[in-house]
Amino acid sequence: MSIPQAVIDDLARKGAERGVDLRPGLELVEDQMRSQVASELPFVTEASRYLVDAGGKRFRPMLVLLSGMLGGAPATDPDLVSAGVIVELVHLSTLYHDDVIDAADVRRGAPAAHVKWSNTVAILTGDFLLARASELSAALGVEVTRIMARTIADLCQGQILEVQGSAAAAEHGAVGVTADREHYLTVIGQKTASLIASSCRLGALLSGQTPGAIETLTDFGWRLGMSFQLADDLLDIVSEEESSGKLPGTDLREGVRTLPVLLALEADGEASELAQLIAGPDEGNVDRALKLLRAHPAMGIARDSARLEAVKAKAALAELDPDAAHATALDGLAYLADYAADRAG
Ligand code: GRG
Repeated sequence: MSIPQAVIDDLARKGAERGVDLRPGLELVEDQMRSQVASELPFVTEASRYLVDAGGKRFRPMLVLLSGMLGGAPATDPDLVSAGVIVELVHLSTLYHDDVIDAADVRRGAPAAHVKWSNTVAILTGDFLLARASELSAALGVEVTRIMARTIADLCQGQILEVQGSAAAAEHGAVGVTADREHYLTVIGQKTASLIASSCRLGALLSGQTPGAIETLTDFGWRLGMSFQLADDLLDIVSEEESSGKLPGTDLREGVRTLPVLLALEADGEASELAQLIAGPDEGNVDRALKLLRAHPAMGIARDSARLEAVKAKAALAELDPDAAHATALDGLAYLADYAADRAG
């Protein structure tokens, strides 16, 4: 994946120029993730390492390390590394589950775990990773465990609320709710921004920053997470499978209305061709709906929303006052905010 690697390289270069390097910490996160998911059962190890080995940007561990470096800790600080492993394992666990929920066949350019094995294996592997993350949290103390427990609850609630707002709510036996912009923002806050905010919070907490700085970095992470998911929802419309490693149109197939769709329907009305197409999404309808959406002005407005959240994230950083030795970490966080809104993978 060229763009994610470019992000790491650019950060590393900028850091190295100013005497701070993220890479040694990220390498430790990689090593410890693999050792943490080892099991006495070889098949459990294999299924758990499947997504670890498939790549991914390691965006959340980067945020833990950078937030911690802002407090003066080295990227290799054992507690920061451990927190980086925790947030990435929880993230991976949601991906195992999410691909079952969305019936998404491809992840990180490879068959999703439920396709390679089965729903049962994918769900239990996700649970196993969650258990490993919980054990690591326990070693870091009650506050870290509490933060992660609340974050996992948010992830589940966001996902359930998404189902409740989807066209498939009744099939799930779920009470339906109106899928409007307010609903959408609540969903993406819970299912994505919560974990990204907690990544920053853990970094701030574990590097001994002031209560004010901990809140500021959490706020930064929340805004960044909103931007990140807004961009992810645009990617589900514009991306090609080869570059994103995922099949576009998953949200449409699941009857989930993301911001570009909500905006396009507000503009065109419920009697529009787009509304008809997404009402009964067979493959032909999804292709046509994607084509209509790609050319729709709603895409630009949704992109602006992603950029606005990134701007708000960076504005939060202005409240922090690191000494010169740690200014690079601040640059890194600002860089990731800019990256999130316009990312291509
Ligand atoms: C707690 C196990 C568990 C489940 C909770 C399934 C679920 C309920 C929540 C899913 C939340 C979810 C998948 C949100 C989308 C988050 C997102 C933007 C994923 C893509 O992240 P990237 O781009 O992926 O960082 P890589 O592959 O780079 O790691």
